[in-house]
Amino acid sequence: MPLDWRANFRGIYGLTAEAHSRGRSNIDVVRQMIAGGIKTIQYREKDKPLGQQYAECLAIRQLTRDAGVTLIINDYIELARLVDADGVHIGQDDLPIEAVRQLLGPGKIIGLSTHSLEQASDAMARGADYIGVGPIYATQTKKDVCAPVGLAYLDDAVRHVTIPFVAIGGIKEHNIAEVAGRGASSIAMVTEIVGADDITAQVYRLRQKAFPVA
Ligand code: TZP
Ligand code: MG
Repeated sequence: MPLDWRANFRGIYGLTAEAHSRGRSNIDVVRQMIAGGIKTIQYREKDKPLGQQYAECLAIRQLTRDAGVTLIINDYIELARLVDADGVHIGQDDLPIEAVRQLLGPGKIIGLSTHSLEQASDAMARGADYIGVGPIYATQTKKDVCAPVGLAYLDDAVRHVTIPFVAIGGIKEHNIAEVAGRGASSIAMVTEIVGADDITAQVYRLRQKAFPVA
């Protein structure tokens, strides 16, 4: 069955970050995220040799494909191509979307981090498949992160963004209901998931808090 990435996108969006995973490997973390019900995972590793990232991504591609989970690679387009990931996630200072599309070929997902409605409009006009909206709250997880855009940009995004978007940055168990309540249907978290005692149980709890089933 072809991957319905838009359906997968709704819910919790997981990201890897081995530095915050308390000794667990990215592969183990991904396995536990999937067991908890995460349907979209971004492989994000800033400081690891690329060869090591490649080996990890091959294993993670197998796990995600078997589970029907969308796999997005942060930054490294060549890595995404090599492991046949479903797409890439890039930032404002990376190659333009049109160039990334050319490198990736058709049918792949391109996500772009945005921090204002102006950037969101530009991303939509240039053909991004989804955007990241954030950081919603203060976060220590990302280096060189801009100041929190707060809930104001999230409210703007809910009203004006016509492609899927994911809220990110400083989202925790205690504020996730607020983010979901303001209309974010996809919510990304790093440390609140990868740093949990029991990742699978944590994902399950976060899903219930954000998107309780009636
Ligand atoms: N992009 C914007 S904020 C962020 C990224 C990757 C880090 C979010 O990490 P956390 O631990 O969920 O605040
Ligand atoms: Mg980047």
